[in-house]
Amino acid sequence: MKIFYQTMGKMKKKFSGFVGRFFKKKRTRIGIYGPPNAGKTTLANRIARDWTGDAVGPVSEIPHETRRARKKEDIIISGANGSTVTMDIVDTPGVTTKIDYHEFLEFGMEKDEAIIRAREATEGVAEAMHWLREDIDGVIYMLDSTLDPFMQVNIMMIGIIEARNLPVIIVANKIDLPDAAPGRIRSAFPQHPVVAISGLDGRNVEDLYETMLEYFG
Ligand SMILES: Nc1nc2c(ncn2[C@@H]2O[C@H](COP(=O)(O)OP(=O)(O)OP(=O)(O)O)[C@@H](O)[C@H]2O)c(=O)[nH]1
Ligand SMILES: [Mg+2]
Repeated sequence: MKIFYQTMGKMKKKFSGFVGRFFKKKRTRIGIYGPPNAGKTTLANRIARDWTGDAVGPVSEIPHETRRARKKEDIIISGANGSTVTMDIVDTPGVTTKIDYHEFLEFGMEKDEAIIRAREATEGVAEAMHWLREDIDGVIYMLDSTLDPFMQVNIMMIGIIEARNLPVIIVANKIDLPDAAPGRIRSAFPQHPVVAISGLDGRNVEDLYETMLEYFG
């Protein structure tokens, strides 16, 4: 009986290898989510530059810089032990519960331009939520570690991601800043892996790549 199972096991392995050659494995689509200004585009650009040589999109200190989801396809990340994973990275617009054009006036924007930006940002949030429902296989949830992680939007988003059973890595970003407190993020979300990085100076991103291989591979 044991021999029968061993033989079956071997046959199954051979068969899946054979089938695998005909049906290429679907790429893993990873969405970078989080509130505005957390550093999502900065990280997406770094991942794309580190593994493909080009960037994804513009970065700015004004919130809601990214207002359409942007995708970079076929990024192959490889780890220290030689394992690799092929993924599409989707940089999404920052998700907030409230978008008010007055916020942009403080950055010296004209009223007309601010109203357009607020409208585009609202549409961008709807689009990001649509992608999360339909087309995302794993999430990097980005937080600015100088800010309070218990914002309502974070609790809501993590809840949605958990309800969808998606693997999630929480990134505590901006650890180059003196006020950074990644420990606060670790205690806020003890059920998920948290990696503390600086997307700006690249500190600890190698750790993030290893964690991505582990959770998204
Ligand atoms: N100090 C520091 N600043 C960072 C870091 N990552 C991003 N920033 C800055 O934070 C600001 C926002 O960065 P973005 O990458 O545009 O943030 P985002 O999450 O894509 O923002 P939206 O597209 O508006 O949602 C910019 O001024 C970045 O230079 C970091 O690790 N450290
Ligand atoms: Mg952005």
